[in-house]
Amino acid sequence: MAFAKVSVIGLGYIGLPTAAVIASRGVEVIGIDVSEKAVDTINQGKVHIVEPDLDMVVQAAVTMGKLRASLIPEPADAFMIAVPTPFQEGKKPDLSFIEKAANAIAPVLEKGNLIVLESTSPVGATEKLTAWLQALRPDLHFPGHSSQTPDMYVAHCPERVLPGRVLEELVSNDRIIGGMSAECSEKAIELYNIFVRGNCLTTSARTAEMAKLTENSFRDVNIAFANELSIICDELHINVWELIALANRHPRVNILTPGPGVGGHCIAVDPWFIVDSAPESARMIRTAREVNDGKPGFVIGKVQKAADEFKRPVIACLGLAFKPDIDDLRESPALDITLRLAKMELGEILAVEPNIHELPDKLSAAGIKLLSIEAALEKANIVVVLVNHKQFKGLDKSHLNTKVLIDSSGLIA
Ligand code: SAJ
Repeated sequence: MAFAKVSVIGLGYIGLPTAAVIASRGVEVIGIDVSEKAVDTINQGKVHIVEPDLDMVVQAAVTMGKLRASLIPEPADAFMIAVPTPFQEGKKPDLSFIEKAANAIAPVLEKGNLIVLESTSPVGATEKLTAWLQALRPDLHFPGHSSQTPDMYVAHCPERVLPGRVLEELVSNDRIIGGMSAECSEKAIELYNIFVRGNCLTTSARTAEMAKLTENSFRDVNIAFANELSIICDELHINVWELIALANRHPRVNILTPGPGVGGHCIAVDPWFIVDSAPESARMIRTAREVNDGKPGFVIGKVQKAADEFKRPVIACLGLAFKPDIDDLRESPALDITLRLAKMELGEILAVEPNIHELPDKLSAAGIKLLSIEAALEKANIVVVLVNHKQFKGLDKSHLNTKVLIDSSGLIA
């Protein structure tokens, strides 16, 4: 087998499922992470992140002896880098985790190795990674960075999986593979053929980088359109949910769903990488980000106005997760709104989140209480729907007749 041993650098939401799926195909996989806790957890066959069925796949791979985790890189045939690429101040991409990964693997690289960057990256990042590796290992010849015939392979293959459906989409989604040369793309296809059933489409590294950013920006712009419509409809006293349902009956119209804002670690971040690369030209992409980032403030304004009508209202916030039917609270507009409402001291804040058992410390420290939907509705004067969890859908609407309802997600509409 061309890839008898694969190393995955970064065992988070993308790296760990990828490592486990490759291991489940019988390939020896070593996962590298800087967190001792993550490494220990995985080596016990357990997981430190929540994703349906991931625990089973990891446990099986570890038990079979095909997957193990370590803090220290070791030689392998292929290295897949799946580390975070957040933005730093000024919404500029922060490539420091990629640079650290390059520093970590450089000493163990060998002639003929393939290095794939999976992290969502600004255009030019794969070239930078290659340059860093070349500088660290002048004895090896990297494509585009050595005067000699390359003996190393580098490609970008952006991850595209939807949190909550990672294991299914890892295998079934098409992949875009942008090699530093045609040979690099071919080599990377061999690696992805181990576990991908979708098509592997090849292009340049720069186009692959831009493709990933484009996908998430496309979604962000379309959500911004829905969010802007919801604000306009509020002004014009029109039910935006009815409006969208009607407009979507046109064969070429497909408006997305307004919400309390855009959360998660991807869609609210990636468009800024395009804005940073082309600040003068990326006007619509920047505006979409601003519209979506402004939506929590709009919802808070509505609650504040409603609260003014009471002395000290009880406000029930339904949902804390960043989208329906998951327990992931990171970068969640619903959580942000709930916390900001508590800090405004408008009244008593109750949170309902059926997917968690305990509130994060910062919420309890702000005096917020976690209640069941029934208990919260019983007490509340104002009900703010933030996330359309399935548990809320069967809600007996007669409970709401006596409440002020602020429905940011169209649960009741
Ligand atoms: N949202 C709305 N209205 C909608 C759809 C979504 O307000 O109509 C909100 C959600 O509530 C959430 C946010 O947008 O707060 C993002 O959710 P999402 O389900 O659209 O996407 P993510 O962030 O979970 O995953 C995205 C995916 N990208 C696309 O669908 C183009 C996924 O395929 C990527 O792999 C992932 O980003 C990533 O890692 O980049």
